[in-house]
Amino acid sequence: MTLVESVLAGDRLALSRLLSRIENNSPEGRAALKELFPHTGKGHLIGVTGAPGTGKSSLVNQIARYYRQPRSGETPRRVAIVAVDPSSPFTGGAILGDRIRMRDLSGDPGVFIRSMASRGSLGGLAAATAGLVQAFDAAGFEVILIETVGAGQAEVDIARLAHTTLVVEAPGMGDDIQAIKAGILEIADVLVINKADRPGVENTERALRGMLDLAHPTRRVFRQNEHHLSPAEPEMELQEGNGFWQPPIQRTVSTEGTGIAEVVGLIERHKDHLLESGEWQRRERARLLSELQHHLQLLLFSRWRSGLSHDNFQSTLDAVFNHQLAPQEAAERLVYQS
Ligand SMILES: Nc1nc2c(ncn2[C@@H]2O[C@H](COP(=O)(O)OP(=O)(O)O)[C@@H](O)[C@H]2O)c(=O)[nH]1
Ligand SMILES: [Mg+2]
Repeated sequence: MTLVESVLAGDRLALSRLLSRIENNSPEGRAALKELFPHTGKGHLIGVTGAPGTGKSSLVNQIARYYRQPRSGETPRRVAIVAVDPSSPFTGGAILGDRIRMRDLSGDPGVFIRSMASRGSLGGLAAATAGLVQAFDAAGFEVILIETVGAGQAEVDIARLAHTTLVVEAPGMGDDIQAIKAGILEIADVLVINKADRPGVENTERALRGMLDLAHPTRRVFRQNEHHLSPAEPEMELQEGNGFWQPPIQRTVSTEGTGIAEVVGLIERHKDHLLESGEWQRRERARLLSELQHHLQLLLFSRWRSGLSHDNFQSTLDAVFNHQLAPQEAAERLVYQS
């Protein structure tokens, strides 16, 4: 059996080996991804993002456990966790901490946890994460949780991989809402206020509601009119049917498991909403388009670069350096005249 065949047959060791090859962007890893691709497109990709220390790993651990609990008439779904941490040298301890906190899931064959340290550029990180997620999807994991530190553009790019994005806040992390600074609030499908056992939770919730109203003014209109609208008001139903999703806010205490059933309920409701509104297909298409664009850029650049003489490039760079040639003009010459 080839490595890919073993992965498709459910071999964990083979999967682990394949994930390393993908993470290292090795030729075998790239070849395997091509073979696996027709088997992807089934998993529910759930991004969990937020500032360090808000309790993302604890929350992810609880969500995975919840999905794994046997429920009447249902086979528990298989869960994969990808923990992305692009700041490796300083957070080696935190990664170790994650491993310890996620310990209670190990030994369950329906769960696979992968911590990824930073390798190479941040753009490479997003691509490697996409590769790992595809491998899990092809291997039959129905729920794929992707934990990222909500810190910047690369993080937002990784979060965009997901069908459903949870943004995690915690009270008492300063007066600001961390997600606003990082620009990740706008991609939130579900807002989680974790550490709801801590003081200041009301302030955090009030601040989040204020931000949501600013981001989605239509919602404010609905709230102002809410005394006149019953929940079954046709106008509201029309909005829901047209793909209107109001990001709900849910409090949790991940160390105790409080609010976890509700979070999973909201994740499932969001998935139903995506499927019913056609938004699932739209997000899939947007995600695959951005992946295609990423590969096009890489390929076109390297093909162009390999056909360019070193001397030509250096003399053009010199001309830019001497202010004889504007950078944009130089680029046009290099691309169209070489
Ligand atoms: N009081 C309280 N502590 C929590 C809660 N959730 C997580 N923690 C603690 O917060 C710290 C950071 O949690 P972690 O899950 O590693 O956060 P991450 O950096 O966002 O992944 C750990 O010491 C957790 O035990 C919670 O709901 N309440
Ligand atoms: Mg963590």
